[in-house]
Amino acid sequence: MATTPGTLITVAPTGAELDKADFPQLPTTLEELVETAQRCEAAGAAMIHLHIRDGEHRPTLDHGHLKAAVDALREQTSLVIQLSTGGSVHDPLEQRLTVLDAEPDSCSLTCGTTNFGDDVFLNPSGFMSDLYVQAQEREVVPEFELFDLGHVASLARLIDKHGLPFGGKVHVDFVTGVPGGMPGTPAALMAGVAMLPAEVTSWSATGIGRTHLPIAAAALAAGGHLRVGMEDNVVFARGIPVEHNAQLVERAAHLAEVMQRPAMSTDDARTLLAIKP
Ligand code: KMH
Ligand code: ZN
Repeated sequence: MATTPGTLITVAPTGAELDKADFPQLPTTLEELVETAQRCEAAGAAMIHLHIRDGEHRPTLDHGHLKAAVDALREQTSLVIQLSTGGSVHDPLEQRLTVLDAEPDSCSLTCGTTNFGDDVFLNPSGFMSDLYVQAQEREVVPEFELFDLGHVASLARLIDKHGLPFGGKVHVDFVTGVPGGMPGTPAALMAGVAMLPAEVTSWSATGIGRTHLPIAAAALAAGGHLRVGMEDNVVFARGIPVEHNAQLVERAAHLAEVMQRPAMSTDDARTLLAIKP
């Protein structure tokens, strides 16, 4: 895997799990998303991982909502726009495939089914293959989400079966610390990194909840990139809630700077990921 001096910081500002009533600071409206994206870009983020909410702040995969968000962010930021195809655990598989109709730069592609707290996050092989091939055809760059070590092996099978993704780069993100997936420990992360297939060109990591900081530090130390945001963590420090996603991006950018791998620009991120111009 080629080494890269800079750090790709992805912000995942909203997710599908948190309730706006419990977290009024969660960006759920289009206006809030644009403001969040702009502040996070200024703080050092180069990519945004997006889940969209409807008028009642509930997760939605409605095409109109998704397209409006992609268009607004494309117009008002230069962030790489990644739409979640994971949606919420309640979204049907067929509808999750339609996310690509909104023409994002990138899409998430989770490499296997996983327990997700008390729920099950379904990603059967046929769904993964359909999404992989449709992303290739539509020239959308997937980010492979790895919640468990078995997902690393599934990624290798997908590449063997379908060839390289659009653009020829393979970027993965370890999502650690989900109850039901791999733990958010440096040891588990390093085990995953050691298993990565040779085709992988870059990797990032995130830790859910209190695993956020140790995973960020371990990823930076091992040459990985970072994902931060309220989708993954709403506690900035003991007893201090996250008030804005930009706080998490600022801290990630500071850590990256200290590690001599400063936050990369959106242009460099596009090159790293081979996003369609
Ligand atoms: N909301 C989770 C069930 C993704 O965005 O692709 C799935 C998730 C992964 O967040
Ligand atoms: Zn997500």
